[in-house]
Amino acid sequence: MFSSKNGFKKTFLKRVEMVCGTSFAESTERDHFQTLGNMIREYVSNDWIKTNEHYRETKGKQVYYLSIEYLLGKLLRQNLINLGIENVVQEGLGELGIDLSELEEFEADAGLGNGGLGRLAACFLDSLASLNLPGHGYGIRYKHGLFEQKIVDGYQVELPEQWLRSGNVWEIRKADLAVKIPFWGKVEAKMENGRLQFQHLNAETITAVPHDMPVVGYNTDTVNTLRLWNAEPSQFPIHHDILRYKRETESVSEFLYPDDTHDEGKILRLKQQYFLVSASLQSIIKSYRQQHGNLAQLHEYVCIHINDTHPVLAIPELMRILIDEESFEWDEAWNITKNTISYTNHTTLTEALEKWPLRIFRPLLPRIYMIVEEINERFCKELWERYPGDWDRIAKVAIIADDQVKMAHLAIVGSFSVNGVAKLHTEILKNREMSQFYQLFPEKFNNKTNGIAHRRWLLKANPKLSGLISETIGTNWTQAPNELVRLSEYENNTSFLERLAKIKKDNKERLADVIHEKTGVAVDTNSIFDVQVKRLHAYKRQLLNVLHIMYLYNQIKEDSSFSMVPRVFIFGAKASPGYYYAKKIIKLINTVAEKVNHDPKVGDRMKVIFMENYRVSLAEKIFPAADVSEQISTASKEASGTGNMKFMINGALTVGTLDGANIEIRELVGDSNIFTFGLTADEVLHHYQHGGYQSLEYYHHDWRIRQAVDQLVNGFFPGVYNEFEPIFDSLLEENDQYFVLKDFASYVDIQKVIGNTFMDPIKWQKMSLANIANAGYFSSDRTIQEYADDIWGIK
Ligand code: 26Q
Repeated sequence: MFSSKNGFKKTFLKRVEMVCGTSFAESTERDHFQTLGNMIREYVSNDWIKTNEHYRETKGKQVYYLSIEYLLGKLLRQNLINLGIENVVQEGLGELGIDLSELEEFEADAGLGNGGLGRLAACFLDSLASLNLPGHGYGIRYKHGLFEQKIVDGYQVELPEQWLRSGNVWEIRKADLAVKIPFWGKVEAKMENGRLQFQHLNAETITAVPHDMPVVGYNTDTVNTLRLWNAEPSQFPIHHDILRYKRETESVSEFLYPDDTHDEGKILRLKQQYFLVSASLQSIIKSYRQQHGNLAQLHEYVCIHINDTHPVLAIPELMRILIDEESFEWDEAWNITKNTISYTNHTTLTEALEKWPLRIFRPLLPRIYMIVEEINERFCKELWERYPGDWDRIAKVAIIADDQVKMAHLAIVGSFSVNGVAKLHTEILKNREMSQFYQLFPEKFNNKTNGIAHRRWLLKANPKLSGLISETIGTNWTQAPNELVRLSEYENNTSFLERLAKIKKDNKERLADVIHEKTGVAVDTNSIFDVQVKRLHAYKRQLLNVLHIMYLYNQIKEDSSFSMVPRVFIFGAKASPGYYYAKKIIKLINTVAEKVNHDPKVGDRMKVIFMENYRVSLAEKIFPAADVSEQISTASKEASGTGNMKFMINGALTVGTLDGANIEIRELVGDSNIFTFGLTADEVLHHYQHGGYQSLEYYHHDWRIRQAVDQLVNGFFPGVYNEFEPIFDSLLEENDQYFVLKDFASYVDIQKVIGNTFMDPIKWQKMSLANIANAGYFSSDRTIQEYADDIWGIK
């Protein structure tokens, strides 16, 4: 159906009529999208079935990646590329007068994630399939993904996202594979054949219905599965309040929880976590049993990877299955469980570590709670034997303490592997945040530096650059990303560098059009496109960027001899709906933008753009057009970052702190091809421990800081009285916990260097090339191969 253009056209025309019930002449673009999607899914289904048969027959070890988030974005073009049929389809449609890129607009972004962690899961799925590895995703089929962001009068407004409004062409509902998940009720123990048996009585059950999506590998026959669970009412003969029950049931897969470190006590979130875990384990164990029978060897054939602690209930749930349903003794069950589960940590921010109050946990999951309690007691007893009398140590690592279940502690104790996501992050875990656990289990800790699906973020997102690369070094880089280093040979080839520059310019034009269409602001593509796109968080320090912009603006206004290289500052960021401070920063960015963009004295020297509703599909237009990549988190706070890698592979130069994977970027490109500034992680952590930083001193001694900070509250922004007082207070009253003012001077200095460097286009393009050429390391193919070899043991 896709082997020739004419064959494709013929089938497509026939299908439009069959699928949509209209003649081709009367059919709409949506009909065309729907038809094409169906055709692709059908085309894939053959390999999908074969892949599953292959896994069943060879009985090799399987990995199941459990994640509460998957930020997939759109799948149409990626699937076409991976199947090697992009050209046939694009040209065939073209001859029918249909523009493929217009059809893409009819696919909604699958935005089932907040940010880095969710996008990482999506990149991993691509690499697993592309490397022919037996790895599958399990998640929740949220009816509403991450909220849609509107900016109204400079403020963020959240609307429910509706990606399923016109259905999801990629999914297949598997109603016959539905499973039931029990909540609430009580547990009774009774003796049976000399053994205590536990029964969960009066539970309210929810049905989990799988919706499978094919994960198509690049240039391979492998099609893995992403299984998303939908929550539906179980068939109850009589229920006292059927409507309430239906509503409460469906609410479990209704919304993705925003990354809300400041919002507490969500029963529904814990329900979601158990829902995902219990449904997935039932499915995993069913298919294991069909192939291998007895669960005693589970860990030899199955690895269950938990993406952060959100699915950590996999540990007690597996224990429950082994003990209650399979009659294993505790010790053997514990051995199997520990050797089956592996865990990735994505944050050291203490606010973001999950802790569940017992008053919520115990009634909702009574049997699971008993098991967690038993795990905790046995763990504490071991500690007591190893460190007699050391209460302090035990209190620090206990799984249950202060009437809370500490999910990260459970994850470390109940798994065989704990990994961080960049070198520095893993060192901080080992030597600081989790040092007590590192002393107990040094063999569990390891690093797996994050990566990105380079086929989405370069091959798909930047066709012009990809074309130049393939023309220059051939196409092997699409499957062997390290081949990109061969581009280094061209660092002194002026005509090559000029072609790079031209491509960047074209991509900037394309983005400028989008900016104009969305914001009405015309930007000059000769300016530096300086971009900060990521979730809005205090530690990511969008505020540092804004204060620098305010400083530049003040200079333009007051110093007639001031000169600067023209810049367009581009922001994209969603703030968690309950994160008051983050929303203030969004309002500040928009307020500054309003002032700067309408000031005739500024002209084209500077523009500030806030792009509404930042998401995967918008990101794909932004990265290829960036000159400067802002990675300016307070050192030690950003576990890795992955946006930094997406910019790098598209030839943007990083301005960054020595944080997360920025450090590895610097190691790869060399100090002269990156702009670093600011405190180191050691310095930051030293200040947290020993004090010694007074933000007021910086305010008093640096007039640039004083002027900009005062402008937050002195009426400089007309009509927004008191609006930015909380920001002012965070900097001065609360002593600037993220060292914004401390790093300000060195940030201003490095930005000046960036401007000067940009004035030397050949030098700039050389640096840009060094970044592209060394970005192969950050392909998630490399990351996934490391997981496969060192943690999962799969081939
Ligand atoms: C926790 C408790 C209660 C409610 C929500 C949460 C919650 C939800 C999502 C906590 C954290 C997240 C997401 C974290 C995340 O995206 N972390 C990022 O992971 C990336 C991939 O490893 C890293 O590159 C980033 O540095 C890290 O911030």
